[in-house]
Amino acid sequence: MKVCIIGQGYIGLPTAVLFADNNCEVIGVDINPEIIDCLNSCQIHIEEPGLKEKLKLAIDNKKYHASLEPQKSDVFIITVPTPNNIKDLSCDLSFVISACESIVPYLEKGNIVIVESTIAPMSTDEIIKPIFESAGFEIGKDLYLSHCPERVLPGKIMEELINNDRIVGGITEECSNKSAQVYETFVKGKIMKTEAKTAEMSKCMENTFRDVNIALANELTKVCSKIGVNALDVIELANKHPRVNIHSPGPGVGGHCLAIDPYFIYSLAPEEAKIIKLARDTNNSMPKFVVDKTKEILENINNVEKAKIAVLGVAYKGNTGDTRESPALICIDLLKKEGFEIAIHDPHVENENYCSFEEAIQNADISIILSDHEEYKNLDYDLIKEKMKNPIIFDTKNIISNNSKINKTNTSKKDEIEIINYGNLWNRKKF
Ligand code: SAJ
Repeated sequence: MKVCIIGQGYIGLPTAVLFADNNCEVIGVDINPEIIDCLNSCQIHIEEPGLKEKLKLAIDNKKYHASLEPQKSDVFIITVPTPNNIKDLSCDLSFVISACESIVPYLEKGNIVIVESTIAPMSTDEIIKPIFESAGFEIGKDLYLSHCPERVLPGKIMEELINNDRIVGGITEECSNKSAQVYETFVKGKIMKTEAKTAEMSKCMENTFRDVNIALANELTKVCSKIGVNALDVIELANKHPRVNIHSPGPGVGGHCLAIDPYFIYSLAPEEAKIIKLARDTNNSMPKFVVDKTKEILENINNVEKAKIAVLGVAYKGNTGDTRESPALICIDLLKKEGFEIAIHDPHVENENYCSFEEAIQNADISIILSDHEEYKNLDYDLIKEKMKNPIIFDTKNIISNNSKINKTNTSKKDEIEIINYGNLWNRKKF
């Protein structure tokens, strides 16, 4: 089977190398010439465990080639981004539309076309199908079109692409059957067949479910910090109930999925999708909450307006270099607008303006943890006490656990470090 995958990003590239690993001939297409050069020389432009090794294998075995142009193939898979339209936050299909148009000259009767990009419900029926129909193809008879959303978690993509259950939503039953056969090449999870619009809505709702639940946890944090209750203890205790799963509060919700997809539903039915919109607003309000609380914490220090703040972590997800829609970026902007001096550290993100951990905390009045990177779980507390002007850590991700709060062997200096999280914002105490 020859597979042409349009878009060599977080989903397209791992999917391409997995097809190649399972004996398919794969063409990885991207509009960015730098990405094409990078991939053909066995380098990867995204951080994902296990990906580079598989790419090298695919290239060595002559099963993978990256190209600016599509080629005639049996299967075409579209994995390009779908951002929000600026005006109404609906689903911007422009990349998907141009990707579909780009494959039309290469299509032949009997080909299978699969759109994996997350798209608003009804997009396949109302917008994508007509592109191929107007090129003369009858869908379900001489071209098989489906929407098959991916559902993998960055950092675990290689493993989850294989093992997760997969939704396959065809325009016709035959379209679903054909697409299911394609994924059977490497998917070990269940392949569930349905209609395209049901697949589209399921994918959007999966991320909306998570966004709404995180908003509830964030709202709980705000309520608790106002009335004086430990939100983190509440979550731990409530979650002992067999049917309760309160999510984790944080500095907001980032990534290319949870912060984007709920608007695809909302913009289709704003009058009805009230909870979905409120959840988005609540999660979007968290960077300001973090900044407001930081200002309160700093209230007692001298020269507060000249305070130096060390920002620890910019990535939206721990242990990755992915900063898409990261709430940390908004926190940084808001802190800068307040006039604070900001020093930023993120061991996973390359940016010439970021500094080393030691430089970031040097003379800082507070360090704010905004990403749950492994590096921040057990910090060098001696160094913190030596370098920071005020050894205060505001842990918005609650990753410094109670037990590791102060690792005794690491605390020879007598000054104390104050650790503030969403459990003690209202009642700060020294540890
Ligand atoms: N977050 C919280 N509290 C939580 C969980 C997450 O504040 O309890 C925040 C994270 O810090 C992050 C954001 O939410 O900023 C999103 O992170 P995530 O790890 O939950 O999800 P994504 O965006 O990396 O991946 C999601 C996943 N969807 C679901 O879990 C329903 C993934 O399976 C999807 O494939 C992906 O979206 C996608 O591509 O749609």
